Amino acid sequence: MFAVNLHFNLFDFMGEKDFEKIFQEKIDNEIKIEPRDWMPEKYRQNLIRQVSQHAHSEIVGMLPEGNWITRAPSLKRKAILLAKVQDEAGHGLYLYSATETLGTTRERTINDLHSGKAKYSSIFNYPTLTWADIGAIGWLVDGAAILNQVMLTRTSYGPYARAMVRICREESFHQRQGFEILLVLSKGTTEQKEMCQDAINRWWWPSLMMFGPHDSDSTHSDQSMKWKIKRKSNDELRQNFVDMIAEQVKVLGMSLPDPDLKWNNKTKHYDFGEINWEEFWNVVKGNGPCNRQRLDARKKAWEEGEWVREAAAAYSEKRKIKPKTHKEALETV
Ligand code: BYC
Repeated sequence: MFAVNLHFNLFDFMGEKDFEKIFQEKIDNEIKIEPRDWMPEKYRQNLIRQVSQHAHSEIVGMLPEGNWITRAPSLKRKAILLAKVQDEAGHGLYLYSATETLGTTRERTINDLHSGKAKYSSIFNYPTLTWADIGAIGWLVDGAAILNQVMLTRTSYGPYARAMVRICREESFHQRQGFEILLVLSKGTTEQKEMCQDAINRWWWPSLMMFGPHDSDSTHSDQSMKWKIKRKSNDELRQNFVDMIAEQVKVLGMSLPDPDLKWNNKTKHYDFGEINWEEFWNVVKGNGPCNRQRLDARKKAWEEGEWVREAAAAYSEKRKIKPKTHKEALETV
């Protein structure tokens, strides 16, 4: 009698198309894709692009606000700003870790930032000229980021979605602290009121640009929506943002610098003016007011942090070598 080995792996009989079908079914059924799951190479690459650029934005985003830590108007304001900037560092780290689960390395993603290959949010290429800018960043920039990131808590890739849940909790505190800075200024002296309005005027249009190009010019949206990486389009989120801020600005007694901003009773949304897309693409391509300064600061920080990375790697190696005897253990201390 022959013993027939009937053990075989079902996966041996499956082709790319079958894997793709299972993958899309998971997405359609709201099952998260996890790092060890099969995924199309384009899904992986698209996520590496978006999540690493998101991480870079958090880290570069520390610079304009960090600029005001030593000049915050009181100890309380300084402590709050310090905590916020540290939160942004934490967000960057969760997101770099999420990127690494997709099979790339921290060094590669950071190299892409330093070489100019990878983008980061256009908004961080504008200068913070007065204390009111810190309020405007919290209110408008974090406000725009939250709308986008609340959507991303439901993104299809598990590690990215989970990082977003924690980030969103912290961002809502950031937005409130920004609004409160402006609220205090809006009730202050004539000069303070002017400073508040000036910051709103300068940050309004760049905040609208954060959502990316019009849907008709967005290269990744269609595919990202099919894969549920994105669940709302750039224009949809931008409209949500305008509707929210157009109401909140009334509480401040300030105005938004857009003569075309008007409630539309038919659409039940605010109409607003056209964004200067030439300015947007110019900033994205590296020619904004602070692009050079931001990248130089990041490269300098990377070079100066080399000894920290070396020490951490040496410590990690040392922990791998387990001492055999009590005497050896004492010697390694
Ligand atoms: N700036 O096909 P599209 C924060 C690029 S930080 C620069 O629509 P997609 C905070 C886009 O990358 C939070 N580039 O792209 C931190 C693409 O070029 P590539 C930052 C932009 O990906 C500190 C091309 O234009 N949030 O909260 O479908 C202090 C075509 O665009 C921008 C995130 O990063 C831009 N604004 O949609 C305070 C959210 N817009 O990559 C606060 C995560 C577009 O082909 N990212 N481009 O070379 C996203 O949700 C999406 O990537 C975007 C763009 C909505 C931004």
